[in-house]
Amino acid sequence: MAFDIEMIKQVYATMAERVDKARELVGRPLTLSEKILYSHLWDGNPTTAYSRGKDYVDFAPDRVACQDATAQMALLQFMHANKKTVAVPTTVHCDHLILAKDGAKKDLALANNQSKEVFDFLSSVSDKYGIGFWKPGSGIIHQIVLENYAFPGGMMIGTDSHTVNAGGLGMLAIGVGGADAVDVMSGMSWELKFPKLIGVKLTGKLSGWTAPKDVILKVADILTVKGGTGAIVEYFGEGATSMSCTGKGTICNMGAEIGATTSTFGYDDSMRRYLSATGRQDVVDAANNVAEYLTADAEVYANPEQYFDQLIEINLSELEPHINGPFTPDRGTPVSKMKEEAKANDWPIKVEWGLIGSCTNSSYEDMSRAASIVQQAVDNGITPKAEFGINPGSEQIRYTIERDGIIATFEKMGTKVFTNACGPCIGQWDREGANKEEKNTIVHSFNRNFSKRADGNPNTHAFVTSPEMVAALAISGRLDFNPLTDALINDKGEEVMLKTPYGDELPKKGFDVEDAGFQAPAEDGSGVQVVVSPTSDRLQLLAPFDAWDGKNITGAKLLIKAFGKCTTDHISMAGPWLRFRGHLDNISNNMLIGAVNAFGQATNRVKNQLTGTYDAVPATARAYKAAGIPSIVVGDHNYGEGSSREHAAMEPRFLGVKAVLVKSFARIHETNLKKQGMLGLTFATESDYDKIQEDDTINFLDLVDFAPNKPLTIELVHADGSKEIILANHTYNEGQIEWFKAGSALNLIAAGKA
Ligand code: MIC
Ligand code: SF4
Repeated sequence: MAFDIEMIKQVYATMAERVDKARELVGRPLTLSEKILYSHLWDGNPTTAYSRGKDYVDFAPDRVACQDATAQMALLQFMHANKKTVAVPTTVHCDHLILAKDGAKKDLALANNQSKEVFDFLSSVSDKYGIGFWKPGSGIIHQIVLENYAFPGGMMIGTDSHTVNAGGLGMLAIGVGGADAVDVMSGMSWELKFPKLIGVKLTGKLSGWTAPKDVILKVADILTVKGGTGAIVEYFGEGATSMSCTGKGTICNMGAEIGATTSTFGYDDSMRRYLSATGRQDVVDAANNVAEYLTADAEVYANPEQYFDQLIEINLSELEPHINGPFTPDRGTPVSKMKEEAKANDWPIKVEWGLIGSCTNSSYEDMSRAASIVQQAVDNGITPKAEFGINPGSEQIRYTIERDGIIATFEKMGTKVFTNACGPCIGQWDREGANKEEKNTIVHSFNRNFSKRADGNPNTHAFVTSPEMVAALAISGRLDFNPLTDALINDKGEEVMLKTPYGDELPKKGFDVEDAGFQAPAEDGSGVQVVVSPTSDRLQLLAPFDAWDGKNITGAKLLIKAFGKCTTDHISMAGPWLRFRGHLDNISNNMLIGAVNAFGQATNRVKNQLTGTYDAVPATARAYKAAGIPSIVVGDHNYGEGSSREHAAMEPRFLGVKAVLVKSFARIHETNLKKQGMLGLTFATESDYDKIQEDDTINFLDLVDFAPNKPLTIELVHADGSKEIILANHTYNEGQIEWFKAGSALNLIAAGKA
């Protein structure tokens, strides 16, 4: 429908020449990732062989996608860029702000009412600047992008960490903060450190209960939540070509959970089938002409150890279904080990809810495979023991699965069909009784399962697994049920073994939809008025952040020393807070309220050094700000993992935090900090984290000499007057130091200096 074949043809027209040139420069066969990277260089002409993991490179992405929760801040910033229209095809998707409660019809109507102001804002900004607008209920951003916009060999960015989903169609699709998206929408280049490459060779073939989801659950278990940082994961092998395109999307999608920059697969028949089923035969025809450039050179996949920085091999024929969790997506347990593991760790065995959906697993194939399990339960008189909810990925999927009787099958089991939206995956779930904070277990097909994420209850143990396993576990009501070996008891007391799941990769009768929910922008949007009420509590126009005063930061107070896992959900919680995503002042009241304070191990309780009393983190930050005193946040490893939300960087910036000093960062968050004019620093000596004390005052000694590749010297002044000097590393290049000096990257764009 709404894709741009001319743009795609242009990309393909120059691809061969650029890739051939790059191959010569690099002097060896190229991986797929390198082909896409080198064919998207900003200046269009490969002249340097880049060093992986080291060189910053300017790229020219083909398109941008934003979702409602991050688009508000992205577009508020874009409005300051003084541009008439967006420079590359861009879409906005309304999917994060719809609460799951009573089912799609009522829930959507309520959201349209409660978030009217925000949807109207997004719709009018889209109209004004030439952005395609996908209305609430149209579906989840990444499913819609896969269905309409993704194409083999393309490069896109999106203001959501799961933008990477489009790797299922052979793209390099990368999650970024809104400020990065503003660069590209404004017609500027987009900068990324040339990634390292991890190869994953898939041998064998999926069968039985094992699904594409299990591949990424296994990879997450191997690589952990930070193992993919700074790398592109490229999948190949017979196991890759034999799986569906949406299955590939599932694998790439959850690559965000290992911190990977993105993941991708070479162009193959599964992609041809999917493109053609989604009305894009012309993309297939265009891609076929350059097919050899849309996959790695043959030598690479024949001898992968020579071309990738790291190689993993997984035999799909031996891979077991996995159940990952609780509280982190990289804690993998094969189904055969769950009985022991659950017992040993005292995880609640009873499954209360099974949820299928999220951008990761809400395709036609996912829904039909899960429904095949539900149908068996119905046919055999098995009463499901847990409650069940689904969120279809898009209106096109919902319409088609309704036509094909799949929704009716789910409903036979009392399933709640929620809106085509993120729903419980992002805490937009009005789960009855969650406020009692009882210890309980839920299973879902989502990608993230951080504490409190789905229902706000810190004692909910959320486990991630494939849609068909969610169905089986929810029907049995047990976390330790193994459908490969265990029988269920039906209403007559008989034992029933579930047969292996079955589902169509693509609908036999084709996809269908009445109203997909797309709104094209005005031809000439210059007359469109964008209204933001000054009294709104949902939206607030942005004021530029102050430029650096050119002096060393001195007398800064430690705001919080975060202990252990500190994801973007801990820094800027979602769920009920999503309503303030367009209002920086209001959303700042959630800053770091989920982070555990290393002193006292409590959340949202830090010492105000001015009064000596303990208070909430945002209130303490506001007190320092009011007194004109800078503050500093200290953190552990992989700080800021998870979401692309730049609120996690803008809130501290807004509340007067000057630097975030941690053991290591997640990629998107580190960039977000830089873009907003903050100092994102890492301990040169990791154990210096232990030197930070609760009453510390912090002085920067040589910030005036801030330069690339030169550590900064920091003085810690402890409460007893003793002093210690530590070094902080950083990854700022010249241009990024200019962002810091200007107060933010946007300040430079607005001044026409970027
Ligand atoms: C998420 O899955 O955490 C989100 C909500 O989609 C985020 C974006 C956001 O915070 O709005 C993401 O993954 O980037
Ligand atoms: Fe939405 Fe969840 Fe996907 Fe994020 S991970 S885009 S919240 S469905």
